[in-house]
Amino acid sequence: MSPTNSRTQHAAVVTGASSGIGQATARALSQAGWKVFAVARRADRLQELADETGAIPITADVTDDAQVAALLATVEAAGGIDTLINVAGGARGTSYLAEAKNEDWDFMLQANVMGTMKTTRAFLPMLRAHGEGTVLNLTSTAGLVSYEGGAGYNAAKAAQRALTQALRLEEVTNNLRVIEVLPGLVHTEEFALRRTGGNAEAAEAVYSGVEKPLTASDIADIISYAVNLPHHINLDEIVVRPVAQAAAHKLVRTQD
Ligand code: 8X3
Repeated sequence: MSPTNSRTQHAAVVTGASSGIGQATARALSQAGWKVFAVARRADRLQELADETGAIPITADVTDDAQVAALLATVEAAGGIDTLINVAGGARGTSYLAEAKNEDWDFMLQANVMGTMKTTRAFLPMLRAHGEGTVLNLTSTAGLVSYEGGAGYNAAKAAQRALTQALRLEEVTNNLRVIEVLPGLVHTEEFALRRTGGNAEAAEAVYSGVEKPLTASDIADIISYAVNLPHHINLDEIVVRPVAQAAAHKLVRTQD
């Protein structure tokens, strides 16, 4: 296996690259001169991103072992990476636990937890061999503090956060840098829409009256900053919220 031969051009796999923070991250890193492998399930959206940015599109479901193995093989054949950015994930449903839907919980635990584990497990040998590898996991402030209607997402993000912390301890002797980015309210085209089962009105209500929620590109800039720092500097936990969100339970809305 030959990881990136040159230390001058970084190379990253970015999962969840078909929309939102993943897409914005692929864009930001491409603009910063990185070689980017943009990974998602939706080929058409990846192709648009590739046409725009020059990122290399790879269609894969990160929860599927065979597809993760194929992803690894493709990336390996194309020169490898030094940085893995796990953004694939998301929320489904706002039910209280009393009405929890198995399919929502299955999706959230698979996408956020198992997907991060499977992708990271697959790429660890390559990242170790590089000598200055980085894994960045996009978790959420939802993993820090739970809220009503969040149980499944809270559980998934807390679990993803826990595995991130264990990974940092386990891989430090392999010089692996492990960064966790924990955003609060970020207004993206799909996050709330998917969470509300496609209910556009309910999705928009999430951001209603919030003057300046964070955007996907705000988070992508932060991710880009963190992974572009010299490798010995680890911003190991980055909690980022809009100013209007002083805490998970205190979000200032100017209307209503
Ligand atoms: C998204 C943040 O506030 O919806 O990860 O839990 S929140």
